[in-house]
Amino acid sequence: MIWSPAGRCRFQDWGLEKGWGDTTETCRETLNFLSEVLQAPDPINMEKFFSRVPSVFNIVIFSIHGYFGQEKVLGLPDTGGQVVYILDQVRALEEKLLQRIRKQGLNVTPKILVLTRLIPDAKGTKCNVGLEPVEHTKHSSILRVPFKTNDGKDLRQWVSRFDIYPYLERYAQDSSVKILDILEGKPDMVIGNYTDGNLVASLLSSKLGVTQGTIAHALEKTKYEDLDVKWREMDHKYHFSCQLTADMIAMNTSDFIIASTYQEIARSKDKPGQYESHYAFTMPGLSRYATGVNVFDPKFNIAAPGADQSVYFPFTQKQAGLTDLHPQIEELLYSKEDNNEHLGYLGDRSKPIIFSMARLDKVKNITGLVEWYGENKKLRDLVNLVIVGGLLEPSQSNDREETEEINKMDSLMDMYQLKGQICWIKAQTERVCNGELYRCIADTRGAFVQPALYEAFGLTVIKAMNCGLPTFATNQGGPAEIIVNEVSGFHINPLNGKEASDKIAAFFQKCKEDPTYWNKMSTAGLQRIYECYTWQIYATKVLNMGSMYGFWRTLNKEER
Ligand code: UDP
Ligand code: LCN
Repeated sequence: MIWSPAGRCRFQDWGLEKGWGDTTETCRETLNFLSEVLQAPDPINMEKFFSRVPSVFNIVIFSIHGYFGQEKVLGLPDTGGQVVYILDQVRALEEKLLQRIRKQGLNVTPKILVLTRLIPDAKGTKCNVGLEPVEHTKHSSILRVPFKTNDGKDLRQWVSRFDIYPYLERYAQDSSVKILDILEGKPDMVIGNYTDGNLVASLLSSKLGVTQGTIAHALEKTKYEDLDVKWREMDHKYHFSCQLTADMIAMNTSDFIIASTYQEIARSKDKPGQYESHYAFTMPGLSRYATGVNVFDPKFNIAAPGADQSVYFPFTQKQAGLTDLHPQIEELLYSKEDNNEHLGYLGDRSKPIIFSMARLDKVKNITGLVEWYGENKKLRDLVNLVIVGGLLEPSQSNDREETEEINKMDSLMDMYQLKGQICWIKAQTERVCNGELYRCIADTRGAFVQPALYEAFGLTVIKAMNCGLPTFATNQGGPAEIIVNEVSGFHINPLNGKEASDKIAAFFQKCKEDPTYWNKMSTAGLQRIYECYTWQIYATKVLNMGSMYGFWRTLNKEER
């Protein structure tokens, strides 16, 4: 009997607040977990107990730069996987929070706010809308707060992620007022994303005294060689002095850090991990870090993202309704007329398709893949190539790197006479249609190829594998860990195009001789996803981190 005659919970008489469970069985289990922790506080018992403790209800997530929206934004400058990651993350966290609250026997409504920038000149997106509910959630919203100019006016236009540092302190103040108002109090946890979001999360966490989590995505230090030593020559364009300083502040103030893969924390003997490279470095004339970030600190955790499995599901599951998209997809791939949606076409419909999708940034190396394909006769005989990415017309782009890549694509298509074998489709923003496109490629018994020179994580790799598409991905960065080479897919070396394209050709040759090989790789890719890369696994881990590190924060208050 856990209720006293006065209707008061007996637990409260014993000094235990509500939240031990929704049934006597759950309450007993939670109390047992507590008793185990008191006897032996090892990580497993701690995790079991803290996964039950009701301590996180309201979460604030900062993702400031780029165009943060739910439609028509992917592919715009500075706007890629981070947006996809956060929207999927919010849905997963809300679902898990609701499950937990139910199991705790509580009647509390959780709230998640994604804080981003309000951009008045929104380029046809909803980035000028202040508050917008997150689709497919009940209690989560995007809250947009404008940057202010020196004279107190709203900054109207998008600014590059490299140029936003002057606005962030004021942004932190303005957003904290709005957050406290909407949540009617402090959040239980703030999570930052990338340098700008993490810096603002640090300011807010220190002002309000709340638990802080840090997510890096793709810090610049890994992308530009020697940017610390050469900071002065690059500062006018990139402001790496601000960026690296902000990263150091955020990583050190943060209670916990969420990495997507292990290689992000520390890597092999020839190349340091993203965080490891922040341990000791010098920006001459500015600062010198001797023990900047200690990757042995237990604050480092791995929680890998997944893909939305209601959109990215295996090609074997045919869903009525989605087949309506097939004529549109067929038109994109096979119609001979170039138009403003695609250039090139696939002449031989009987061949499997190799497919790649990315922003047309240099680092994504899409033009590298086109060149490998152009050079490799065997591969051209065996398969067609489909690319989705960027704009098709250089004059339409205001991004320097994208313009260069568009021009390069054009000249490669001419140089290797690729029309009839390659179809280049402009950036696609419809998630549902993208999911079906991956499955249509799988129907041709094709493959996904991710040829990036460096990829921090690689959401497209996860999506392809979720759809059952055998995947070849760069060995530089996250994909090297997502895929177990020759077991759940293949690693390719983006710096050796001949070797990479021969490897892809060998796969298709083998599939020709033994069609079961394709099925084997497709199934093994899916199995790897279900074991390691789902949003359910992610949400459980991150909420446990919130409870556990929140507890440590309370204990170690003075130290922090
Ligand atoms: N994407 C898209 N349309 C495009 C290109 C990319 O919807 O034309 C999506 C893609 O499905 C993925 C994200 O943008 O979800 C890119 O994330 P990824 O991690 O691969 O790279 P990022 O752009 O973050 O560097
Ligand atoms: C940024 C990137 O460049 C990608 O590698 C990641 O997959 C994405 O963010 C989400 O974390």
